[in-house]
Amino acid sequence: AATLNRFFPLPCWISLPDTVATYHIRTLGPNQCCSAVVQAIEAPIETVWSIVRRFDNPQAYKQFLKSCQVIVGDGNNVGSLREVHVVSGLPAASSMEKLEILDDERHVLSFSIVGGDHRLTNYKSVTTLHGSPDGNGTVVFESYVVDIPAGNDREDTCSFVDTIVRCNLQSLARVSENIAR
Ligand code: A9S
Repeated sequence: AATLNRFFPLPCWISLPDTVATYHIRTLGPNQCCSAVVQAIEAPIETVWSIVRRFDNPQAYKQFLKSCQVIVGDGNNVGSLREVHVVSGLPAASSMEKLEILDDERHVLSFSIVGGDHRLTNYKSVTTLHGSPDGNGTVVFESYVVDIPAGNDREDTCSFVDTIVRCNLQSLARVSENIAR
């Protein structure tokens, strides 16, 4: 995957804000933090979307997850619930996650964490895909909001989650680029 400034000259950003703004701006509670990660991927938007949209198969690119079961719905409809199990070595074992948005036209996916054995309370993320101006690449924007756990501060919480989301999107880039090759 290319770094953004090399791959996407400034002008393309002007075309992004409306879509990005619609989905990535939300109100924050007093004890919450939020951030966003951007990833350029050298693969067509439909290739990337075909991976991102699979609520039933996040482990296709999320390397911290070892399994996923859809326990409510079929993974294609808002309200579906999945239970994911985490690889060993992380401060978590499982997570219960609900599908909030799945928009195949606008390439928008959002899920919230509603339970599980971990410390990320009220986590909610929105992922949007945008075609690059030259028509070959994709820009992925992922933003999230999460409660700051007791005993942690805003910076620690955001850097922990940013690291995970960045790993996920870098893995998504590798998986997508391998398919598109
Ligand atoms: O899976 C995502 O898209 C994002 C995050 C932040 C997932 C985090 C996680 O799965 C771990 C990677 C295991 C880290 C959960 C739910 C809790 C963690 O502590």
